[in-house]
Amino acid sequence: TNTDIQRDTVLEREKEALKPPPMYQVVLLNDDYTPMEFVVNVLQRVFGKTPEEASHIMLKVHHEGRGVCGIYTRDIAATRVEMVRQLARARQHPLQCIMEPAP
Ligand code: TYC
Repeated sequence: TNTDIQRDTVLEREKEALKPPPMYQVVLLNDDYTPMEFVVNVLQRVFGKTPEEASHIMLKVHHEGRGVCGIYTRDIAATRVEMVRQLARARQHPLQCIMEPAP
């Protein structure tokens, strides 16, 4: 009946609200032109990495083609991707940054 379906819908919504939100990883991609120091600076400024963490991630991207900068909720991930793109654009570096569902 109608009220049975309405009650089911409320229970589904309550169950959904208790779930942790979907998480997204922000990924840096390698290229041949962006200076290593610029990437290290971005990782410190945008992702709060220490200089050592930032260098480690930058070198991983340089050698393996890509690397995860962090895992966040959708809005935080999207904002950080935009920050990276803006910094890269301002210096005319081809640095690419994407977000994807965390596995
Ligand atoms: N490959 C670049 C260079 O040799 C460095 C680099 C690292 C670029 C990481 C992008 O996401 C990147 N200067």
